[in-house]
Amino acid sequence: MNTASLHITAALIALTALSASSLAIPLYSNRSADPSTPALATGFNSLSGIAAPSGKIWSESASNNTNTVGLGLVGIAAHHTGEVSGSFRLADDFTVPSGAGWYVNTITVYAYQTGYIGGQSPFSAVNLRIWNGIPGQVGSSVVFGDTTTNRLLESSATNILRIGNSVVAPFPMTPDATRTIWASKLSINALLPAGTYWLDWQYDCVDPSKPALTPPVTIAGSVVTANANARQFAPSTLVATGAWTVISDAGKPEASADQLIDLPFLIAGSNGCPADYNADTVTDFFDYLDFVSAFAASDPAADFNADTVVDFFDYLDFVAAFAAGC
Ligand SMILES: [Ca+2]
Ligand SMILES: [Ca+2]
Ligand SMILES: [Ca+2]
Ligand SMILES: [Ca+2]
Repeated sequence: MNTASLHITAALIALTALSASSLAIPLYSNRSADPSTPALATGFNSLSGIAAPSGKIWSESASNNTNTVGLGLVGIAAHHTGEVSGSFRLADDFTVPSGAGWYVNTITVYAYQTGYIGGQSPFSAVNLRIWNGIPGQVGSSVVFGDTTTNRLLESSATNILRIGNSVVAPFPMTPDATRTIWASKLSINALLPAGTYWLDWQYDCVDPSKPALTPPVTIAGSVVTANANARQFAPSTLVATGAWTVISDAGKPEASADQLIDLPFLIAGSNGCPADYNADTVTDFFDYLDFVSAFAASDPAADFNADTVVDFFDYLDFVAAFAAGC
């Protein structure tokens, strides 16, 4: 091999390292302790004692422990309406912790369409933006995405059925299986440095005359979600200004306190610094030791270039990333 081809080989390895990404792992689930599970499911039995169909679990609008106060919102409009006055969008916030940031591979959002029973998703597209502040406010700007690109990778039925609160007056809702919640996974592939962000998103429905309705974050036994702040953009035919407003649940009974809500979403990706193999925010020799020991054990976690095979290319890519630092 002559000097020129050696240089080319080195350049190819460097290019491979640049495109390498660690396996996407669950990074965050809004208001859920488990980053791979949305804050939606409440139990196999409704508060009124009705069992969910086999293999399903309810997501029931919560009430307090004595079932004297409940939440009233079942779902919030999140769809493109085709109206010239605007369309619905939803927004909520999340924080990337200090360190190398997150390389976000996917974000998963949730919605149902009442009465829909098909095997294919009722949703055909989802667009999404990420902001560095509250959407639409002075000083906030979009750091990723737009309102037109369809980022939908897959939309699949969960085993979660949305229902209204089944016990609190007025009008407790009889549980039924008409609101299958669909998980829609969106392609992002962007590096987000540490900081607080807002995402806002919108569905297109296969049947454009039907809605996409997103259930709020639901925590059994609690009508209060601390510091909740989710927002909705509504067409100007529905709100005076056609603008973003904080979403508020009027509560049941309506005389009970109004409650702000959050919205369920998942973020998956990797630590923003792939060479920080043990994800402790410092890139040092312990990362090298940890990678080498995983590599020696053919641990799937050593599949550094995420091609499902642990081989010498993973070693080369890791060493190159480690040498490049962050
Ligand atoms: Ca929030
Ligand atoms: Ca109220
Ligand atoms: Ca480290
Ligand atoms: Ca590999």
